[in-house]
Amino acid sequence: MSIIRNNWTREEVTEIFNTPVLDLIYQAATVHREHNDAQEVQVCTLLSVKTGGCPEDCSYCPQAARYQTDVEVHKLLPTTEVLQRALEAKEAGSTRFCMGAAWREVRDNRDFDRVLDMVKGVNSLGLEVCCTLGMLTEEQAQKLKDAGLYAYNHNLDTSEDHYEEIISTRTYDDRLNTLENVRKADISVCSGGIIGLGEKEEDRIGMLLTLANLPEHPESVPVNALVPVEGTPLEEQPRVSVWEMVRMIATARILMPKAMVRLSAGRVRMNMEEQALCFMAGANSIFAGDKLLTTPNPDVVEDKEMFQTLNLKPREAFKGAAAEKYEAIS
Ligand code: SAM
Ligand code: DTB
Ligand code: SF4
Repeated sequence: MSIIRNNWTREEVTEIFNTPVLDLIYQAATVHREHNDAQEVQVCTLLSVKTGGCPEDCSYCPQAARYQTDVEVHKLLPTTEVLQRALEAKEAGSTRFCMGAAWREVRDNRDFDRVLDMVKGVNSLGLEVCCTLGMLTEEQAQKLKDAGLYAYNHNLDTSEDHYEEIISTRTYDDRLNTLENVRKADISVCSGGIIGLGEKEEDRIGMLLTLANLPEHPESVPVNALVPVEGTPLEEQPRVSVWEMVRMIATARILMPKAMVRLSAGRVRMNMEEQALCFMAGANSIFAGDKLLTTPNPDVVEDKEMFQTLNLKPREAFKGAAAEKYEAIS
């Protein structure tokens, strides 16, 4: 049985990452079966509750105000609409609902109070409620926790070395600091990254090494393939191959055996066979619904068919969590 470690060396991670790919898949699949039910895949839904107009300069992101993209700016959605969408997501089989806002950081204003209400509402539907709102202070994390927030997504995106090539308006330490604040508030941590940003293999390894050597592993690690969007500085980036996704997913699975490894952005360009390789390599979650935040996602009916063909079972909500802590209010 592989043990949970937080003291990986760069050499070890490099060796795992560079294992011949079929052996790597086999090793990751083995670790996955030791720690998880490999038939189970969690279905999550994303909703952009505040879209575009973001002051940051993340060079992959269609929501940054400084890039001319087709994204329509939209102020914070009304709570009733968000709760309606959460209910629809639940009825369609999702067990986690993640609300995203194109903010640099949370501010203590009325919009934040409204997000706290949304969190309360989604939690009361019996869904794992997740938010991704940018940087957080310890106090803000605590307020989200008190409102019933289950998880917070805040990606490292790439390695520390490559970070300033991609984003100049904040630092890697800012990112790590928010993750620490989330942990202190006893909120489940969701943190991963993107491949296809023009990074080297060392950067992919470096990012996984940072995640795997956090004091506690993130409970959730999204692996995104860049969705190149016209108008962003990375619009011309070549597509990443399925083998690159598989290598990332498998290495994440071996380093962080119990984490949910989420096959996130980029699925729209993968066929079922390619996605099956990712599940084999240890991915155990997808985002369903016609959109991610602003970009397209595979058709819901096709995803249902994929679950049937691959004999996958949707994972229930709050599995592994202390159930009584997150019991639905209604
Ligand atoms: N503004 C908040 C933040 O940056 O933390 C939350 C929303 S932001 C859109 C959430 C994540 O989406 C980013 O960290 C990034 O990993 C991912 N993302 C954004 N644009 C993407 C793209 N074009 N392709 C793949 N992933 C993307
Ligand atoms: C994550 O790592 N991927 C999701 C979720 N966390 C918030 C977001 C992907 C966004 C892709 C680009 C878009 O749709 O705007
Ligand atoms: Fe803003 Fe987040 Fe997009 Fe960066 S990734 S520009 S912080 S919405």
